[in-house]
Amino acid sequence: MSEMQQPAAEKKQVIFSGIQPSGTLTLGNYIGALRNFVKLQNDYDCIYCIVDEHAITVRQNPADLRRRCLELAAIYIASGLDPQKNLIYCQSHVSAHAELAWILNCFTYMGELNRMTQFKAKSAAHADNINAGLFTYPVLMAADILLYQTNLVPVGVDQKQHLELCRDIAQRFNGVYGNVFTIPEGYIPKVGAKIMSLQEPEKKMSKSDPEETYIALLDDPDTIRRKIKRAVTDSDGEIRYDPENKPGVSNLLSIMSALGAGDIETIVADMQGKGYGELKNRTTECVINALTPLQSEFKRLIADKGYLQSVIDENAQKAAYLANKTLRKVQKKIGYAPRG
Ligand code: ATP
Ligand code: LTN
Repeated sequence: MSEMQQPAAEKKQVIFSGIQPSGTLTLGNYIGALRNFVKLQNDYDCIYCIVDEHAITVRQNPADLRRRCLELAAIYIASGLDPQKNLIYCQSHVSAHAELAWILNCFTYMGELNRMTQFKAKSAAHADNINAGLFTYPVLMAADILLYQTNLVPVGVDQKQHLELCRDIAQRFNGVYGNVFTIPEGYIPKVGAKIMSLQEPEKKMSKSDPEETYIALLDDPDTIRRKIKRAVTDSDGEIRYDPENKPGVSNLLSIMSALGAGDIETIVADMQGKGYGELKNRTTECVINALTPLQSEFKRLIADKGYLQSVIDENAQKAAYLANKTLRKVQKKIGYAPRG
């Protein structure tokens, strides 16, 4: 066949998502985000960013931040992401993110940002440091996504509002300048989009909360066992999925189901007549089985910092090439003077 006759390689749709190197990754991050990144990697062109620029909206210790960025690269790879197929890199290494964010700031209204529930929650939690970055954080997130002409964004349900804002900004910009940005869709898992805190199961499990409220991806089996044993349930003793009235028990059921123990109804049917002790034992088993392979792979990878550095360096170059294509187009459309 001549070159002309060959079918053009079908262009895959683009996925973009990011996780902040702001603390130890939790089981919530794994179930709500990371695990889905791995599932999607063969069917899409995937870009998985270590969003360090987002992390500095809250004060970070420089040495910790530096260490956590490489650790997050290791976690991405250890959870099954192939660094040859997916772009894994640090946001701060691709300057187009910050440059596009500035432009999009000028297409975002104060009123829109004022409505963001994460801003309200984080400004309450960090009352001594309500900085402008915390306020405009969703604009940077929109820039991340729009730079790559992203079709799909896998995230937990807490990011839905930010994603909707991103779509609004993109539509507003396209309305003025033509079809510059692809309008992205969210990919939010059916089970596990919001894993709850083990101690306050009405609240999202979060890596910025105290230790005993979350399971860290790198917790050893004894720690996992202890934390789940102490997880808050309720006093009626019945195993039933009812997030409103039985948030603790429902959370354990969601964790099991998300980690492959079957759908929630089947697990509930299977557990009839059993107590919370047994529910906790089975949840513990599921979590340990899911995390053990990831942890041993992580240990191997983190010992080879040179390799991790080479992955993020090479991938940042590839990401920058793609991002700059969109950035140049945007700059031209808005009327920045041409470069000589
Ligand atoms: P922080 O507490 O520092 O704000 P976080 O734990 O919410 O951090 P992020 O880095 O902001 O973590 O989120 C990374 C991804 O994990 C996002 O897609 C987010 O929706 C998802 N995620 C975070 N927490 C949970 C959770 N409890 N359940 C399901 N998904 C979650
Ligand atoms: N805001 C997200 C992290 C994040 C992100 C992104 C997710 C930053 N940029 C782009 C998806 C796409 C968070 O706090 N979880």
